[in-house]
Amino acid sequence: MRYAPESVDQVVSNAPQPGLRGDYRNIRPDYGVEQDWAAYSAQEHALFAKLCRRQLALLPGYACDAYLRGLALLDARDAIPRFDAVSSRLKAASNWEIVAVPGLIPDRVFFEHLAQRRFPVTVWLRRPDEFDYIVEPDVFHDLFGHVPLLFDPAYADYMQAYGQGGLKAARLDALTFLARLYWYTVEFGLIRTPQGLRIYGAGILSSGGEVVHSIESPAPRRVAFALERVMRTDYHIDRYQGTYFVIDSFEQLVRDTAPDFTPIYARIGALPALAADTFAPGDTLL
Ligand code: HBI
Ligand code: FE
Repeated sequence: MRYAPESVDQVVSNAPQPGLRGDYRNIRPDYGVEQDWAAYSAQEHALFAKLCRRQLALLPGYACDAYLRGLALLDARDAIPRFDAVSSRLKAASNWEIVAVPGLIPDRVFFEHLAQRRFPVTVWLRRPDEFDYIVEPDVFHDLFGHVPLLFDPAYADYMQAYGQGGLKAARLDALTFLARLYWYTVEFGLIRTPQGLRIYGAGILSSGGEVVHSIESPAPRRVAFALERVMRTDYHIDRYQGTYFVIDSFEQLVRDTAPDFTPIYARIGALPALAADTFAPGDTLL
């Protein structure tokens, strides 16, 4: 989702939450809250359904098959679903579940949830005037963008490994590198298929304009995924991406991110960051 993740910590830790929309007053130690499904208005359910309809009209031919299969299992298009109902289906498919949160939570807490196969889903929905663009992740971005792929076992394993890696990165002060990996895979990743390029990144799948742009536009670079290249590359949080990284499979993602990152952090920590919209030596352009 489009926000500066490193800003999450200082904002979330200063109560009350300047700049964050959610209600952090009743959080549990793991930042979990009740979803309070009865509190959603008919207008909110209608807005959620309208957001789903817009994306469902856009995604065929652009979203990867694993996402479309997960979306059918999520079965949430007419109203904001009850998180516990989604969790029971998710648990059966990949042993993941949802934890309701008030919005952005500190990196370490976020990683701890992922490491336990729990995906934090924001409980509030954007306003109608934010139909096309919202800064913080809301329930539509998290549920419609992120949750469907968690029904896919290979991707579900990657997300748990990412959480475990995040806890280690926090200790090694390497969160910037890991945030970039999250950004260019989980949020804005593309995947190569026999039918052509497809989308698996939640930030694209939940966006009205970036779905077609990420696949059709001649403007951005599309570069074959390379772990250190991704970890060195800055990103835009307020416009379409200048570079998309392309994997061949989720198994590749799991394999390429399996090694211990410590020596990688040491190597790239000594190198300058790469701008979001430039080529780099060794890039395989697609
Ligand atoms: N909190 N609720 C929530 N959702 C996120 O996606 C999220 C977060 N906190 C931190 C975070 N993402 C980023 O730092 C990731 O790059 C890890
Ligand atoms: Fe997100």
